[in-house]
Amino acid sequence: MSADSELSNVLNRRQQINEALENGQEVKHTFKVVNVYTEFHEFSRKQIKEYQATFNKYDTGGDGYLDLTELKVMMEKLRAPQTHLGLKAMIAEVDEDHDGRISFREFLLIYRKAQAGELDTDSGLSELARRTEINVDEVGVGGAKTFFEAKIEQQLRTNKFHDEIREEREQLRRAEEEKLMRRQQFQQRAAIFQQN
Ligand SMILES: [Ca+2]
Ligand SMILES: [Ca+2]
Repeated sequence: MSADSELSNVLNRRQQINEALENGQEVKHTFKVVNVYTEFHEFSRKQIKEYQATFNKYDTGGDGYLDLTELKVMMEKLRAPQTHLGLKAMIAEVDEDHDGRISFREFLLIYRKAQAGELDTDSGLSELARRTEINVDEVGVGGAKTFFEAKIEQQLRTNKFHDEIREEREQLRRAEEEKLMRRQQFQQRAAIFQQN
């Protein structure tokens, strides 16, 4: 989605909210979803879209939230069934607005925490993240390419691989220059010698 169409989506959404409010209707606060791209900058747009697809798949009621029942079914389908208390603990760990259900933004917190190593490896959320992590086979070649490209890009930034390569090239270039200069000096001396 381009920045323009994203902006027009926001404006459309605002228009819808205004109209709904005028008609005395309840407004669902899904506009936060628009900002997840900037908030979760560690994920590529492609990744976020994949997470959104996962979220929508298990938000069977389609209200933009994963409630306890939906999470229960999700974990069963992922073959990591949780107890009632386990499910409550999972929700509590990311339920920043304390409404007892997981919004898409809170859903992304699961992957952020998983990536940052902030989840206990045997916790429900850790299971969820592991079992729904973007699967190369499912994403397909195109998706896998951008997924790996993003990973590589991340690595290049963190391990300063780029800088090392650049430094190496710079050293090679300097060595070439010195060699060239020595050859020129030699030729000049040779020329002087011939003149004499
Ligand atoms: Ca729901
Ligand atoms: Ca919540």
